[in-house]
Amino acid sequence: MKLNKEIIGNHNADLNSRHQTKLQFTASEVANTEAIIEKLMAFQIAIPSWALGTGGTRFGRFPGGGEPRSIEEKIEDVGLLHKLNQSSGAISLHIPWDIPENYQSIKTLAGEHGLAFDAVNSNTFQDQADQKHSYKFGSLQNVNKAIRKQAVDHNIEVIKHGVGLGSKSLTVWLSDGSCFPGQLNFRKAYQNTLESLQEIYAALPSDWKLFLEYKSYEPNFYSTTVADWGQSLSYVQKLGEKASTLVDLGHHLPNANIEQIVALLLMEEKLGGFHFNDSKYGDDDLTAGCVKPYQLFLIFNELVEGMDARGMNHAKDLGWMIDASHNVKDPLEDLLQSVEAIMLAYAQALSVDRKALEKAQEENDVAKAQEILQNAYRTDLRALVAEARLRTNGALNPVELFRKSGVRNELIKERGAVTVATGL
Ligand code: LRH
Ligand code: MN
Ligand code: MN
Repeated sequence: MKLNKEIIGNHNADLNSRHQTKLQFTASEVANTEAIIEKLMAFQIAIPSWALGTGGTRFGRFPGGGEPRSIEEKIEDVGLLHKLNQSSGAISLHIPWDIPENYQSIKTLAGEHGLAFDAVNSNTFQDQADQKHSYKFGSLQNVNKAIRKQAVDHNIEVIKHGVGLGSKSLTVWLSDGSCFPGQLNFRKAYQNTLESLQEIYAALPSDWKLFLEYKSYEPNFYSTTVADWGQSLSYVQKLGEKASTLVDLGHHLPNANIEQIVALLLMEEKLGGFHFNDSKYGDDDLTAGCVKPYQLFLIFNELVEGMDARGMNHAKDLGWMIDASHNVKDPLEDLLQSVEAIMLAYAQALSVDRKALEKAQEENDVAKAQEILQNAYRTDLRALVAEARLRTNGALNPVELFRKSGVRNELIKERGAVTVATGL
């Protein structure tokens, strides 16, 4: 048994008195701490199956020990995260990196760990060994109808896997685009992509959603067919109600105002969900909040404001997912840090004095508006996130307990020192 109630209980008992002191201080500083804690307790963030192993770059990969070798082991890893923080209650699969074979036994295993299946992801950005046609020149946009059909069929296959597992959404990210001027007729590429997406959309079960993720560049370096939020919005508006845009924080050109994008997509009722990560340069897939925590807070500030204005349920009405993985940290510690950063940004956004902010905005009191936001951001709310974990039987300090309890060594003993998780 790698982690159990007793281990977590002992850890919490050791840290509790310091935690209570911090919590009391926070409660004396922040008006609505109880309401914030309750919202935090309900909030769940899906873990991507492809982030459980050490991510590589095109220059190399340095696998860590004890990485999961199968869907079952990936579920076990997400189960460990969820035990520690009680906020990682879902896993997002990527097909064919994951190939679920026996739905019932996989569902049962996930259920034992308290996990649900979040969005399933299709992959038409790589060629698989058994594949008839190549995606070298694109998938849903391809000039060749047979290639488009193969890509559409793959997406429909992914939906079938999702249905088998109880997932309710499909995320489509396309690397389609071009590397050189003149390579592509943009209008035809758009029309082919739209037609292909319409075929996929037609195969969606009635209670499913389709998320169309955009990305400015990479692997194509001249044009990308779904390159930004405007392009994604243009497709999903044509597809219909079940289709919406997915925002991956790393998929924008430098200095894009992501919080404004989020506010407008919400207003248009076309914001579907998130891939959280952070970056300094491009699609770096770094730990959420590690480089630009203030930006993460500003995004949540718009989310809370916009969702409340629309009467949306914070925990359920958007797909909250992480998409981060890299070369140098233990992937499980990294994911714990990402979840923590997201919860903290959410807590900070919940603590914003909305009435005062609205008044400052109505009065064009710019300095006051900035004071309000920065006051919320600079108030230490970590004790509230920890308290939400304590009340749901998670660990007060997940990373510390993960280290102290020697989980990684046990995984290495079980799975081997050099294992390579399937994925990027
Ligand atoms: C593309 C992306 C997309 C893929 C994942 C592996 O950069 O963000 O979400 O599915 O990475
Ligand atoms: Mn992504
Ligand atoms: Mn990405």
